[in-house]
Amino acid sequence: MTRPAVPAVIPAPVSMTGTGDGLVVPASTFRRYTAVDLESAGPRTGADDLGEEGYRLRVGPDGVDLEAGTEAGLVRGVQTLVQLAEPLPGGAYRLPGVEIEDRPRYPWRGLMLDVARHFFGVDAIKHVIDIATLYKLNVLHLHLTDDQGWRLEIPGRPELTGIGGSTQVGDGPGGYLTTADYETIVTYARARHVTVVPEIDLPGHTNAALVAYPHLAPSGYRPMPYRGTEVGFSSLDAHNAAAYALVEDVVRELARIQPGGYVHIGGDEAHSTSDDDYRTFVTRALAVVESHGMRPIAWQEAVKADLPAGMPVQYWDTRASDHLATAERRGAALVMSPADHVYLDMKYEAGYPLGLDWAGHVDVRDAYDWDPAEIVGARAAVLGIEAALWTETITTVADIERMLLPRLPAVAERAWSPAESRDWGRFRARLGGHASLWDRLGVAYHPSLQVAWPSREFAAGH
Ligand code: NGO
Repeated sequence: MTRPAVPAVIPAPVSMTGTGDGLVVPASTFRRYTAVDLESAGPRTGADDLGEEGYRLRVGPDGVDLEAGTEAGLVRGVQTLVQLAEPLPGGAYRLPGVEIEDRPRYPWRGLMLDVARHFFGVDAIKHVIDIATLYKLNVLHLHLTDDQGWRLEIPGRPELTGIGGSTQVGDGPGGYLTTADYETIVTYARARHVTVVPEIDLPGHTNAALVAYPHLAPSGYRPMPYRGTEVGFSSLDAHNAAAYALVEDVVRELARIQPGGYVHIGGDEAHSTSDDDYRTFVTRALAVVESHGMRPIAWQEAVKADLPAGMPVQYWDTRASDHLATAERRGAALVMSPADHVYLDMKYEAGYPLGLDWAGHVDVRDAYDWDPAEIVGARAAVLGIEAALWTETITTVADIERMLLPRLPAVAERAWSPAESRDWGRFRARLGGHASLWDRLGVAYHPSLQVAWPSREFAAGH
């Protein structure tokens, strides 16, 4: 007897067995299934062993059985079903017979999108959430402010968006999310059990805010609208009470929209802030975040300040290993974004038309074939993994798609699947199997030569 084939589910489930016969469902049933109102369905009791996001799925000739202890678990299981469904001519879908038991390795499986360098609005962000959801990510980190633009409306601060939102890299008009837009995104994400983590980058990367409020700049620095890509020149004045009043207004609004949520205070590359001023600023900004009942997170540089015990720190700059050592020594919870593996704004290869290369080239294998345990000490507290898409060179939704696919599924597998299941040879074949899904969804991707695509003609333009 031949063993039934195991389908190409990404991220690889903890356990999956092919059981032979599956079933064929009409398209209408399948749509009802995947769009089922999970809230009213309610989690099945007796599945407490599956944890926060785990699920159990059985598909056989008699039907589909999906169990979870939480609604989030059901949402993750439905994504597996979506990936299992193979379209048949005439509109029906075939589901293979399988038994799956699954749960994530890490609680933080993120994607950061930079909407500051080039502005992307509600529809583009929802589309990115859809792609992230398909691969069971649960955090969307929005980089909302930078030297080139301020992208979130803050009540009582019309200059931030009116002036600070009017630029971006290059000659484009910029743009910003209204409060209502932002709430729409948070609600859309929440329905998919994705948490939005807003980032307000402080005290550097603040030129756009300083153009709106020049009096918040240190003396001698005259902020001018900036459309370039060099960074590290801007800073809020750590000794000006009005700078903290700005932070206060922003955090108050974020707390109103997502009570108890995360606020990412940036903290990266504050090259024009002295170490003393940096410590002063970050310490006060953290106090503002906590005073509103919000949970702070920051880039790795923030370890130069005193951080609350257990605060998550995001590791990105592999050139600065001292930050990592300090974070580990202090027992910080690490969100792993090593640029040479998960910065999806890096070029795939030399000559690739999009992206940067300061951290080298990141092809699919670089995104897949690594592990947090190979970077941090055995006792470090790894909270999870987050891919990052900075947008200095990214101007369209198709650009975003080509940078995310096929690398994001690789990062997602690192974040969800057990470390022992890592197997590049098998992954590159499973990943190739997803091209037909992307084609059906009308999503562009880069046909990296590292992936084992099923034999097919590459349509020009992919
Ligand atoms: C760095 C920098 C960003 C750039 C990005 C480009 C961090 C945390 N700060 O990452 O401003 O956009 O590299 O790859």
